[in-house]
Amino acid sequence: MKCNLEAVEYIEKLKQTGKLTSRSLQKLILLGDARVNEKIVNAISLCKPEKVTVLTDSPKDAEYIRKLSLRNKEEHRLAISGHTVHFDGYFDQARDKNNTRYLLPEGMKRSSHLNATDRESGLKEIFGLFDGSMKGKEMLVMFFWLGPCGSEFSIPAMQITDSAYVAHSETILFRPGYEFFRKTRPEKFFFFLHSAGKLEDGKTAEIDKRRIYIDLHGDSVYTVNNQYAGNSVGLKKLGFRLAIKKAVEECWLAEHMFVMAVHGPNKRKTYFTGAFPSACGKTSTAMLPGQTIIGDDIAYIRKGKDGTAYAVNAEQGIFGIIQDVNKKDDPITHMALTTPKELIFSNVLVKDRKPYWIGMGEDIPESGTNFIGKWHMGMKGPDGKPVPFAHPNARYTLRIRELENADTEIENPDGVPVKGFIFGVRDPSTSVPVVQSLSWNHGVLLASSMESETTSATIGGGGNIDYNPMANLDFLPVSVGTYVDHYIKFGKELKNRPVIFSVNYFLKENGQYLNGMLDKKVWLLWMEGRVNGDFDAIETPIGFIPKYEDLSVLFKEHLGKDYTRDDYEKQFAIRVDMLLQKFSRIEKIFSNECVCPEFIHELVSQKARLQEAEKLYGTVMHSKQ
Ligand code: SPV
Ligand code: MN
Repeated sequence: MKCNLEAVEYIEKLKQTGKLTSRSLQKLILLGDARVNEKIVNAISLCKPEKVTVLTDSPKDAEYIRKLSLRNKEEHRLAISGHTVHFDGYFDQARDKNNTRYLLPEGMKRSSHLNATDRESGLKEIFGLFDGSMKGKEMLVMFFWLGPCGSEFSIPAMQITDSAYVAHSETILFRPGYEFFRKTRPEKFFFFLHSAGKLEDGKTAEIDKRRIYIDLHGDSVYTVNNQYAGNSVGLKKLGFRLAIKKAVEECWLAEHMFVMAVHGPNKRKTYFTGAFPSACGKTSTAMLPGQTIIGDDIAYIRKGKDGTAYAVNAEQGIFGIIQDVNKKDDPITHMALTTPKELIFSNVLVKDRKPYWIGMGEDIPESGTNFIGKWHMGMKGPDGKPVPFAHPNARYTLRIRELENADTEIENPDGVPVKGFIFGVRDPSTSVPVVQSLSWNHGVLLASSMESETTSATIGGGGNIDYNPMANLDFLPVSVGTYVDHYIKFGKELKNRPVIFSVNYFLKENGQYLNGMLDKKVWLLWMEGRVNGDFDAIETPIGFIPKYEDLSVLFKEHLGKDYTRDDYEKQFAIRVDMLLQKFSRIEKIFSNECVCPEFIHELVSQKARLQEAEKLYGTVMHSKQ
């Protein structure tokens, strides 16, 4: 930490800029952190804002941000109290994978999946884009904490942005950190600098100059010319990448996972974490009726003193996909979206101050306002494509503690003990709805072999089957091989390893889904029973699958459904030929990676078991066999 004397010198420099009110200066004097002040001085000289406002954790400052979002017209009020709507630009509706790059020092090895650029020239380029980017605008300086306050899991973070919407989203999504900075002057913290860039009608004008650069070396992220939260909200997926690097170095897990309690018989509560690629059922699983939620997107998992894995949510809110949230399929979220609370909708359709989204189960107006501006049915966008009334990646932002299904342990600084890891894919053809791995290492193999249909959560995404290990490929700052080794090592250190499951809600036959949206509740309850020793299972070459009799009872009891043997046979057939093809693809990927012998052993054994099954049963194996 730089000494207080230096902090004072920077305060003098800040005073000289004439951009800070005495209240903002006072807040920085109280912090007394030279590095914080230095970052602000540098950001001012680079971005040249009109005004700089420093925010604390106070309700008054939270109110300031809410009002500023409305005053700047970055958000608009809706009919229900506390609800607002924000629109991102037409070409700024999802994560921009192409322009999200790691800045790597010269000579550092680059993994093939890493979109990376040379650090020095990358910084030069992005600082060039930041130059004057806040002219005429207000720069907001904020402090947060990734993880529960006062927890050993947690990471302090500082955000500078010129977007009141980004600032507002972060006050909902992350725990406040000013007081923490003031009391502890943390040795290290993550730093995020964002500018929406030049605006036209409130939207980023130079979208072709959108850049999102992650400086692993400096624990910093620079993101410019964008507004969509996946690109702009530094603490979310951008900070997540920095957290993964830290986790790999310190032997804990930073995961693209929900954290939830599954409520079993006799009031038994069992904690699970679950990783799913974006828009593949992660949030809707965590929001299932009868269960309680801790987090829906980013989990930090560490070994506790008793050798058990403990998890916390890095966030305190949800930035969830709104498509298909309706009373029938997602009743808890639907209730949350239709009752008063602080809530930001993004990229939905608005008519008469009411939001509309795809799959909401209501009649949609013929016109209104959406992410193109004034919208009417049948209209085409600047790219000549029909403009949907709402974007498939339209979202909502809210605080978990305001939900009726919030778990009691959300703020527990020690985290919750995790008994199961769930890995989910959007796979129409190959994977069974639920399977338990044969061991931790086999579970790591299943998780690192995930293949899933891409979705609108990324620009240009939708419909291709992509390799996505641990649902985390987009966010990995290290090679897949390094990540797999890290998992194996983490498991070795645990005394009580979570049981690893794989799920697939999207299996199809003749183009039709084989399962209903709420069937996932049965898979979840089966996994809960399994980790607690309630159910037997059938061993297959890819792991343990449920017995028909157990599922049939669970379907009846929890969904009031008659689950037939025919349903079961179709869903739980082991597609040996498809699996063999899949593991050949996986083998190819790992032939280019440096991985530990334990993992190679799992891969070789997996293939051998499938080859054996093919000899005995042919292309498809049924449970009766
Ligand atoms: C995801 O796409 O996985 C999200 C939203 O959770 S974003 O912030 O865009 O990453
Ligand atoms: Mn996510």
